Amino acid sequence: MRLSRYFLPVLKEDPKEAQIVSHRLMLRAGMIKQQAAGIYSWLPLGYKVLKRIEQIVHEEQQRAGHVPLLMPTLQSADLWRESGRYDDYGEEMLRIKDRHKRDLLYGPTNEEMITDIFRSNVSSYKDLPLTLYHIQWKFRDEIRPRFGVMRGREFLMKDGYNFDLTKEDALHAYNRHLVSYLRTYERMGLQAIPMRADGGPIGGDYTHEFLVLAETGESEVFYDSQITDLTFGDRQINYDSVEECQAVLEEFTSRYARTDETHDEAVFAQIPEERRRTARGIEVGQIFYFGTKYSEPMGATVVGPDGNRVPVHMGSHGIGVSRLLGAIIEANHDDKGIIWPEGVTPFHVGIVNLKQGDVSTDSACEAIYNELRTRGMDPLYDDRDERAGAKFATMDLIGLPWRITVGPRGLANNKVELTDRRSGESQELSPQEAVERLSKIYQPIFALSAPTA
Ligand code: 5CA
Repeated sequence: MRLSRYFLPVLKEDPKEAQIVSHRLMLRAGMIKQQAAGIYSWLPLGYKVLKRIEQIVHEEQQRAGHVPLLMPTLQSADLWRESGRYDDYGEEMLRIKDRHKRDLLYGPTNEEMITDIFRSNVSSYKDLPLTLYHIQWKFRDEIRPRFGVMRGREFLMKDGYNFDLTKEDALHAYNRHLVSYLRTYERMGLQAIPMRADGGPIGGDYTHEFLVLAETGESEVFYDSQITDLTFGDRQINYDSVEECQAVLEEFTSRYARTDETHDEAVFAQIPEERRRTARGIEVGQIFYFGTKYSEPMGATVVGPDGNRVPVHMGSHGIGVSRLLGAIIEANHDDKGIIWPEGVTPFHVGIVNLKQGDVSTDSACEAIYNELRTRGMDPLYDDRDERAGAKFATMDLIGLPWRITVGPRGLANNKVELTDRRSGESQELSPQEAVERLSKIYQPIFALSAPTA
């Protein structure tokens, strides 16, 4: 993309309404625009990151064997009357009447609808196990929408639902989700720690929240510091293997890590004092096993091996896709702006032309731009007629992990500058070497992508 043709409305001043750094930087970098409390337009740069995050979520869901579909945002109230949640959900649910005075609602989650799809189409245990998921907008009329996309009213969520014959099978689905979530967040450059949590309005006895540690997080968390040493890395997991998934769950949940809802001071006190941590965290996902809570009242049953009909065991599993942008920025920024992890960056590298209009500088930039694209990279070329300082400030603000600076003085010696946004370190390289270097950095990241449906 050429910046002269892009739409990047960056702000020079700090917006007054933003209380936390991610909200401030998203507004300043021209990523979002508020349209009403907790409701945002996604401007091109924000939209691009949102799509990158969605893509990683899709790839990791499908790697784990989960099947994508798409359900609508509006739902019939009648479905929610069947589960009893129409009355239970309270004021967070946005209730709507259509022209025929029928009750609709803007979905805050989809347990009822997916159960309805299941009961209409599946009747034998032979079709199990099954996990369906979608990435769709949700609406929750939060009392205090705040911190930008972090606590929105309209927000994008990946929600997945497993259907299994037995509790054991459903617990394997639970473990499988935990494993795939660890891999998903790591690909985004995040450490998200699974912590014992509370079921809330979704219900269920088994539930873990995934938390990214950050001072601005809304949840209070308590953990054994040893848990932060764990990384998922590039292990190859067979998602069908009960033992392998169980082993990962045990590894990542055996140390104390709980949100304030389930915190137990007596158990916490048994951890050696130097390892006890109290901190704040951003909840970027939650997994639940709730058995037959929805399948029983809604009649989602299958004929089992013995010929009898039994309600299926279910769980649901959510990732806060739009919230993740805020969480990633909270964990990756400095006083100049955002620092995107390479896995989610909107553009892989920025090209800064120091002398726009100079024939040899322009053509060197064009050649680098084209070569990067040929190698599968997505560069942002700042081809505007602006001062170098302004171009650098924009690149630093929007946080591309790499920058190639091209000017006549360097080109006289066949050199450009390759700068690492995180460390600030620069190297003089030939244009060809700079492209090679970037190619080496991004190839392993591209290799993590799996084919998706
Ligand atoms: N049905 C289940 C799982 S599919 C569910 O709704 N779970 S949830 O309530 O925990 O939401 C899943 C994730 O959505 C949360 O972990 C959080 O990351 C995100 N989320 C929830 N509320 C908001 C909100 N108001 N703004 C942005 N993200 C949110």
